[in-house]
Amino acid sequence: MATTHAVMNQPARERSRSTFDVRKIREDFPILKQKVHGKPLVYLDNAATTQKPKAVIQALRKFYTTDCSNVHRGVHLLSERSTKAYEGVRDKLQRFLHAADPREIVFVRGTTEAINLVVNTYGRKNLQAGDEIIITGMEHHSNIVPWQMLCQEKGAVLRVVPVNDDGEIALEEFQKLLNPRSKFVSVVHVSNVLGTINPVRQMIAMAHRWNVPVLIDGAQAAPHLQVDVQELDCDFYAFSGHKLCAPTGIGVLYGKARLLEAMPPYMGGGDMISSVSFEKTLYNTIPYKFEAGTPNIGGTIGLGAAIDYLNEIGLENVARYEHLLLAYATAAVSQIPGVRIIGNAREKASVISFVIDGVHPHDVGTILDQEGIAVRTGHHCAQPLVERFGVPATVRASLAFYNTKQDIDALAAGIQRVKEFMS
Ligand code: C6P
Repeated sequence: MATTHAVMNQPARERSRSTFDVRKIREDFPILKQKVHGKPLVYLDNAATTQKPKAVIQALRKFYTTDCSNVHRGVHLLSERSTKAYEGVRDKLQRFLHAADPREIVFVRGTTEAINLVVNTYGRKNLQAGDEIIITGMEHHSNIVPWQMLCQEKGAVLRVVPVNDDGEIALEEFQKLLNPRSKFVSVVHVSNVLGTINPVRQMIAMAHRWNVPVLIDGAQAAPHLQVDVQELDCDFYAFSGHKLCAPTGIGVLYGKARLLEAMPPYMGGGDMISSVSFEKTLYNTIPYKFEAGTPNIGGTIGLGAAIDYLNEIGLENVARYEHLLLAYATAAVSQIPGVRIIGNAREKASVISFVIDGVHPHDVGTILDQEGIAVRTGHHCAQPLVERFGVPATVRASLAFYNTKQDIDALAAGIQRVKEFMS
């Protein structure tokens, strides 16, 4: 899909495709054409990682064919080109998240690294024994374990907002946990297991009333919802490029400039300094202070191409289409006898987790794979949440805007086959 410079400079809503044609969109994803085990691939593991459109593959090819060079270091033409492209993506991300300033965009490997960065800089500097960190019962391990490590080091306490039977967070429960000892809130925007969209805007406002900063784990939100960090007023927002059509190994930490400026660096090395002597090192300005060493330049350029691609389709079109597809999938799966959907929140995005009576989820995943259907099974790196629902594992079908009703029909037929096979 060609993206002209003129198109790139228009606001997202103006340039997005007026009609959403999933058939045409699928043409952009070469991987979807293949067969697995002799059956057409039905890829429903998008929460783990999404597939990459030709536009992203071509951007990587172009970078490595004509522009490959390190950034911020050389005076030669190739280095100038790659620096310009790399920094251009930062500007794109500023617009994508509606951040106030491109200096608020830090490139990291992904959500996991973004959260660890905040824990090890903001957290280690500001948290003390007895302080409380609030998370929810539906966090991914990457938003639990780093905080636990910090608690262990500092003697701080992790408090967990409970999840109700529908897979929702009650704001009253969150309110109960806020108190003068609360020093940080870290909350997932969209659950990778349940698909629940959390009321993060209200939660941020509630935490701010206690002067508590908030990090939002947007790993599963950024691919599906339009995120406006200024409207949310979050202090930090983290997401991974590979879940929104970009390569693996590149992600973003958004942070309010005044917070990033006050934080110590995460890693030491090249590019994060302004001067080094054996006696004293002065650190670079934000965001470079947090980008030690040669970054993932190719991945960043791929992320820029993915953002252009998504902007051209329009995230509002993506959200609308996926909403209809999720409703179709929920109806199709829930009417199969013996199948129980885990997570029935009123606000959901693109994920259906389910279990089948008497069949272990791993067996379901293996049989579906034989049918060409890729789903994820297990605890999805959110073990406390899955255990909260009294199951050791679930089967998770996670949707993207290139999935179709036929994919869902194939899933429903696959589940029927599992039941026949296992009965
Ligand atoms: N969830 C899934 O299959 P990384 O691995 O750093 O790109 O993202 C970590 C992460 C953080 N938060 C949430 C809500 C996530 O869903 C993930 C990644 C994948 O559900 C892989 S475990």
